[in-house]
Amino acid sequence: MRTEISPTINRHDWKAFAFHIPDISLTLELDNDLTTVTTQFTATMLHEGQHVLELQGEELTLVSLKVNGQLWDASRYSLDAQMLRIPLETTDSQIEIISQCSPAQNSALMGLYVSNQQLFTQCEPEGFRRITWFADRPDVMSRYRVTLIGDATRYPLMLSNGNLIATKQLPDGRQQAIWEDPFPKPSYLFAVVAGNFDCREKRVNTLSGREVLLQVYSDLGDGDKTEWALESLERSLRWDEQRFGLELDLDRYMIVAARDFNMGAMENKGLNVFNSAYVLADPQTTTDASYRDIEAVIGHEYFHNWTGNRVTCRDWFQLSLKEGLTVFREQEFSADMLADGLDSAEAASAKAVKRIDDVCTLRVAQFSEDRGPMAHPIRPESYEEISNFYTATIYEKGAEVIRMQHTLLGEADFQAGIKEYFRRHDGQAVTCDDFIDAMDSVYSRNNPGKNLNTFRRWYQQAGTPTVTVQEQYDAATRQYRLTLRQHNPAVGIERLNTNAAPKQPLLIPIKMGLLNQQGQPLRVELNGEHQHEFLLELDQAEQSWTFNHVDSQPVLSMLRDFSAPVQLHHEQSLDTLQLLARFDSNSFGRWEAAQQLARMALLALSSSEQHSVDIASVQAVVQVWEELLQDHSLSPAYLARILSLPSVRELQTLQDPMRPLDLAAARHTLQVHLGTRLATLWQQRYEQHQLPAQPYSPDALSAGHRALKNLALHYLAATASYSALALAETQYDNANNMTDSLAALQAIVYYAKPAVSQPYLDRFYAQWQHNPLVVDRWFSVQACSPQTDVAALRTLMQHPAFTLRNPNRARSLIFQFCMNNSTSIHRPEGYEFWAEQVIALDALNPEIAARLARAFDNWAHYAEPQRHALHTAFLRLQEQAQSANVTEIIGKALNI
Ligand code: B3K
Ligand code: ZN
Repeated sequence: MRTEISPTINRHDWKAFAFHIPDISLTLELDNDLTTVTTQFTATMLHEGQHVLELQGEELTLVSLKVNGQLWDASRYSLDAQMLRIPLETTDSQIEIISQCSPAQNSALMGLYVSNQQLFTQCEPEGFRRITWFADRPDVMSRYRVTLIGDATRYPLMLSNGNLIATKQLPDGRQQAIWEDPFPKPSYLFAVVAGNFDCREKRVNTLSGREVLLQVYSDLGDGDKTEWALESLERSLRWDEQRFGLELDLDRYMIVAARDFNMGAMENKGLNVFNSAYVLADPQTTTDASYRDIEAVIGHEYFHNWTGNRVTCRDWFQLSLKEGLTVFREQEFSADMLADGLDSAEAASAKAVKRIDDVCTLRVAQFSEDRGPMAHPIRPESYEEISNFYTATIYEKGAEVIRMQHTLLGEADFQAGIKEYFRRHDGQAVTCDDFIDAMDSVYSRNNPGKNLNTFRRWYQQAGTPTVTVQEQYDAATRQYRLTLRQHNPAVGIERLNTNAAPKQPLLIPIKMGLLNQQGQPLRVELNGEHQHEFLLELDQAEQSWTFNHVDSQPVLSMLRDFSAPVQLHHEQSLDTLQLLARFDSNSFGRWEAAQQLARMALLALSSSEQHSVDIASVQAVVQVWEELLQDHSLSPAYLARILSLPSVRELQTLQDPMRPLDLAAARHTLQVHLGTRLATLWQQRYEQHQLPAQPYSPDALSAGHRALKNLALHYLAATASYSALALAETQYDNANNMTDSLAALQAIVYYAKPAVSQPYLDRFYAQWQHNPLVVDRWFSVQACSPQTDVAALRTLMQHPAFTLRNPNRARSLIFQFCMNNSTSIHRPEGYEFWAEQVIALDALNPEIAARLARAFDNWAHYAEPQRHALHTAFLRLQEQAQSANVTEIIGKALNI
């Protein structure tokens, strides 16, 4: 058990730093085993007097400290494991610190570390303090001058933020490179990379005609896999110019791929470090989904250059200021890229596909977070370890909160609000309030009598609101009355604060429309406006709207485009849902209706003893699926979404108590039933969506064909019929791309007998063993297979290619098994295995360990016997956890 208690940091305790540090000079004598860092800066007091300069540092050795040129001995300052305190009396004090760190020993991958013999840094949120003592907080912004010195053969390339000022060979065989970043920045955006890399580059002109150099660096030998990344970077640059009017402010923009990386990527100013999984792509080894993900992550980091770097966060409670906004920008970028070149109807469908994918992510990751002990507002009130707060709430719900502002303001006013935000705050470290103030200034100016005051509560209240829908139609008056009630119960740690004021209603934008019983859109009147679609602003606990000129009992199409991150309580008959699934003109709404039918069928199936498919909701699903399969007006990508069954993880969020094994069994039953009953249609789709022999292209249309074809394959294979498995085997043998190979391999591994699947797994491994990202896939397919139990997983961990030290590898096997193998993990031995892996990872990489610990943090929602078994596993974890990261998760999980 960890005995050291981590203090809770509270949002209201923030105080401005007592010093200004306008410039910092760093000299790093690079060496994988022992790097020496000389840090020099002038600390200027903001207020005259005596002040203690507090500098954070972790796992560093102090070689010397000089103040105003004088060497200070240990009696003049204080030093503990976290902080160097230097009492100062002069207004300006020159500080020089010489320190040492050990990159090769750094398995946490925060600070300066070694990956594949090369040096990388990760400083956000608090990694800079593992490189040198410094005011490691985002509101201290300085201009950096960085001198890198290192062995010329070991580190032929030495990169840092900004511009390369000079290089020179030193007499001792080392070389030196000096970098200067003209923009003041917080320490979390500092970066260094050193080693030997391939580079792909391109010079492009920005909107105003400035030439800039774009570069993508990768491990030697991977240079042929960076074309898509460089193209994606250029597309990001263009999109930010066109949609947001934001131009690249640097002469040089570098991306470097690292094999070992805790997250997806990092937006360090001018020198992004990326997980190689989000850089490297080629047709043989990269799936369609990965091509899209690479484009999205490159966009995300690029967009941070304005929303994050030019305007940054005052403190880490404001994390969603940059992350929510940047995820929103990334989502819009991806949607615009999918819709590029399409006519307006096709573009709307393409964008709906993106919205559906984003909403699925939100529901699985964020709605479940809201149910658990880590539930927090997008601007949290407190934390113990900030690394634990890079959550679905900060990112995905944060993006939803920005999206709602976009919906309320409209594109033009939203862009005007963004412009105002930069006008006010460029170059500053600010708060979420500053952002919404800028938005509100435009909103209240253009909507007299209105403001965003109620809307701001989204920043302070945690939880997924529920909205209950009540409908009333009066044929005599031709009036339709819609009543909505919102409910915002206390969640997570809010429940522990018994003095807290009751939560207040939020402003919830609700996009809706009405259909007649034939499924046609109805044009009706509300407050003098005659329209097919309305945006209702629900800002009271209960509110009603009366629509006029409604000729017959209408069908409500609610929450179109998922206009707010809420849970709807709406009793709808199977007939109504079927009608919406057939006719809703809103593509998102149509998908939602079909999914709702599937959810109802799956929940019903999971609670019936015999899993009998002889129930009305299952019949409704079969009917709708049958019609959709014959509808050739819908895009293949959209069909692939609407015909997929909701995941067990999504279904769990709708159950209390949660019965994942029953849900997994129900899902399998329905999959097999649909596969069998509609076998001919699946078979036809499988054939219709084969692409003619041509080189692979990741474009959205081709990817849509592959997605639908592979969904058909999956439904057929689930029946485990000889002919379906033969189809998968033939597909595997003939595939010319990773999407098709993996889909076939997955079908074989999930549904064929091991004697059949093992040779395929062996072939796959033999072919791709030298490509780490593909080996990750090989582990993942097996980790998620219903045929892989804990014993089989332990055997896989013995494979020579497995290591816990590489986050991608740990995620591909351990995380996939714990989070996505519902049939095998929810057993006592599954939970024991999970706890064991959390402990093993905790000793190496606390940030990753804490993420794994969160896999079951909502243990109390499980039915027995899972609940008890998980509780036991948590108690064991509590005994053994070492890091502040894991300790916070366990503490919160047990304190419910
Ligand atoms: N800003 C980084 C987060 C890195 C945090 C690592 N502990 C990634 C991103 O959101 O772009
Ligand atoms: Zn981000």
